[in-house]
Amino acid sequence: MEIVFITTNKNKVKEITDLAAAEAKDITIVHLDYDYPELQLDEIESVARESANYIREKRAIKTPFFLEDSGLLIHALKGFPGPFSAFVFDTIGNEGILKLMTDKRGEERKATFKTVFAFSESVNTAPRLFVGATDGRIAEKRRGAEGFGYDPIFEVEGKTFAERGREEKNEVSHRGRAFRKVLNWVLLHLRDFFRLKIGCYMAGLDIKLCRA
Ligand code: ITT
Repeated sequence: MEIVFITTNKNKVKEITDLAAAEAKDITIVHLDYDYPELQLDEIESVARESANYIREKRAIKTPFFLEDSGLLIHALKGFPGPFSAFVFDTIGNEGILKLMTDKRGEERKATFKTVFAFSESVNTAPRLFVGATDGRIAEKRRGAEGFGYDPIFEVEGKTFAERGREEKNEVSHRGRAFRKVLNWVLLHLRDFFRLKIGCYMAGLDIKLCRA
């Protein structure tokens, strides 16, 4: 069973592909680098949902697909950068975040990393959302050489994500937790439906005719 994953971020693809290979061997992730507009909405859930709706409404992709939006929420900064994580990373980066946190100690360094997957089954149905979150803290300085983005400054149980290999990060990460929910749902609800749909699509048949 193939599922299309839309993202411009190759690191996300590697993490997702590893997870699918380890936990759901009959699911193959097909990466599509479709650059949809980065929506500036005030919740990660809304960004994921509306991005999927944008692609659905454009009818840019006719098979089932999923995408995700992720964000780092720093508690002492009232959830900043949250849905603005991509813009903040591209402008002030990890050094800028560390500067904002200079006077923060102990509990004040708490942060949560969150991923929301939006799974779009068809152009006619609303996307289904799957959320995963990991609590941690902002490290005092960048540590580690693995991963990407905010990984060197996001610490969980004494190690930053950048100090963990991909497999180790996937075990505890926001993305790993959210994607396991996607996999469970797909395996439970969609296996037969996917077979039928992909078969119809390949044969150029209407799904309704195919069901009859
Ligand atoms: P797509 O929207 O095309 O999927 P993106 O890199 O723009 O790719 P996001 O908007 O979800 O993805 O990411 C917001 C920012 O957070 C961006 O700078 C990412 O590099 C960073 N980020 C996302 N997931 C991360 C993770 O697991 N570890 C560290 N940084 C991450």
